[in-house]
Amino acid sequence: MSEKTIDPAVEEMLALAAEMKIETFWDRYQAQLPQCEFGLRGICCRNCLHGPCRIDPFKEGAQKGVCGATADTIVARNFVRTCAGGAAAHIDHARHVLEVIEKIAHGHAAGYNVTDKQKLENLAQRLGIQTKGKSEIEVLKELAKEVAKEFQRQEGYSKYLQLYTTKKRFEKLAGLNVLPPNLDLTITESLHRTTMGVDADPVNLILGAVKVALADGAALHISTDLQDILFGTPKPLFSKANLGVLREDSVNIAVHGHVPLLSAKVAEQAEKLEKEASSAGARGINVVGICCTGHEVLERYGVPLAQNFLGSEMAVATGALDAIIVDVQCIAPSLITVADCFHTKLITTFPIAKIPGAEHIEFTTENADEATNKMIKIAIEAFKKRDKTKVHIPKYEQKILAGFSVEAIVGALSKVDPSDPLKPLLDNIVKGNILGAALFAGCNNVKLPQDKLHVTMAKGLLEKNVLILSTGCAGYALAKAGLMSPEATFKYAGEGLKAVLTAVGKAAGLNGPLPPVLNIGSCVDNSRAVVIVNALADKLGVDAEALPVVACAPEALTEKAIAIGTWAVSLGIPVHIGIVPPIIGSNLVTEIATSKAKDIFGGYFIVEPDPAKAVDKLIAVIDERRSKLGLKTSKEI
Ligand code: SF4
Ligand code: MSK
Repeated sequence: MSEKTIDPAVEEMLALAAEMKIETFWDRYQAQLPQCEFGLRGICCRNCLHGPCRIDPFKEGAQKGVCGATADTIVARNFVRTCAGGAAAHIDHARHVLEVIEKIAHGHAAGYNVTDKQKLENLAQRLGIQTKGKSEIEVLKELAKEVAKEFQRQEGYSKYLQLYTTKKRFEKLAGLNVLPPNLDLTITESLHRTTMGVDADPVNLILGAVKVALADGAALHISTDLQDILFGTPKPLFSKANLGVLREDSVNIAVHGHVPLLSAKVAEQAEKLEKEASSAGARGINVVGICCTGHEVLERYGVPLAQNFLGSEMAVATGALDAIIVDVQCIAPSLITVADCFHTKLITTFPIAKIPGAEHIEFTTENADEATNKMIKIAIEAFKKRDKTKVHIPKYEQKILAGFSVEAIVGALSKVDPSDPLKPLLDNIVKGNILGAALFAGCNNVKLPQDKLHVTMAKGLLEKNVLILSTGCAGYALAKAGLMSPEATFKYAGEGLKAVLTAVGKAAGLNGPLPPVLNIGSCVDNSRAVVIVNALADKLGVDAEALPVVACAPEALTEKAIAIGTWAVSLGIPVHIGIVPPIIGSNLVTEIATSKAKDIFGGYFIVEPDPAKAVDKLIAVIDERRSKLGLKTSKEI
């Protein structure tokens, strides 16, 4: 394998791309080297026109910006802005989904419906809405009103955060004054406090980063809940992953981005236009996923996963994609350059996310059916122009069993103990059959071989009986590596974990074990992991910071990944990242993130680019927590 990827399909495509002189992420990264040392350390500031100001890390030159800001202030301010960038993306996503709920409630979103009525009722009741004797529309209206307050409240605390945080943790966060009243307001406040001449105290700034990261967390919960209500709560289903899911004889359409309002409609309309595809000489329409929106339609409809972020260009380079329909976030502008080498149509859909050269078809909740119908017809037309001599589909695909929402996991466990579903899980953690749990989340980063850290670390942890949950591009990496099939349990799980997964899988009627990696969805579905962690903590009467759980974003890339990581830390969960973040220009901020945070929140960042060392560090964290709970450590079991 090359230094670029461990995915054999991407490896094969990269060789072909080089022959065809198609420029890739890796080529452009090389052209960027050496990268700016100030940027890598986080010690440059452009927050006013005096700048850019840079702090000399070797202490020979300037130690302050023109305004007097020190390295500590500049690094902390940049960190707040990074978290705010990530949170803004998730908050906008949540608002978008809420708008659809509001429109359905008022009869203005004909194309959308409530799919999971039970979830609607449960959520409404948890938000304090009386549901008895009310119609679905009445409940929906009240729910929309209540959730909208998350974007309007001027004082107090986010009710949504309160709903999804243990009591003890909520009080701790309230004591630190980091609970956001309203999500949008937190973004405004973050940008305000970091503009020239406002907050210069690095500790206060880091608390500001925590506040906006908590707003990010609330947005993730809102998105997951409302999307489940709209499109259904995922249940286990089989599908496939990697570029082999593309079909030579079909109209291939990739959905790419994050918001299922679009991808679910594409999947739905594709079924309706099968006949037109046949008339164009195709066997059918094959919708595949790239990045998080792929998870949204995988988890609910079984749509196969094609590629994660770093493989997105290579999916287009197969020459087999007739259209790539995108919404927002993680869509590389370079895709148009690759698409232009083929017949592939790149279709943008959101007014805030256009790419020069792409065809823009505005997608709104009101025109959802009509717009997606038009997009698919464009793909069918493109199929007719596909140059078969340019098509190359690498023959790699893996079977996966996905769809593990909290409800699905609890459902499977309830087959073992109907009266107390979480008991078998806790009993096995206590016995040591399950040493702990790790959430694999986050992206690919061109600085590391694609998927390598995700896959190597997951294998290392599974061997030591650590149960793995996955989301986002991490989920793609583990799916493509064959870690999401029931058979993978026999191959990769340690003896204790294997026994538990086999027993639960059989009890749940799956005809085999649960897979060792339980895929819980897209990046916003990291919220599902927090629900499970809090449920376990509540049952044990402790806080999340006491549990043997960790999170890993080994190949972190986006601002969103940093915001999610900071949210997890603030909830008491240690977070591993394999990329050195741009905070090392300040000893103080580095120390807060990697050590002091542990005293305050229980969670903290662990930075380790070496996968074997990272596994050892995470096992040490899990052991430390087990030991504090009076449980045997990995060495004693
Ligand atoms: Fe320089 Fe201060 Fe302006 Fe930043 S805010 S660019 S450090 S003068
Ligand atoms: S898509 S946020 S590159 S995980 Fe959510 Fe992947 Fe990271 Fe985007």
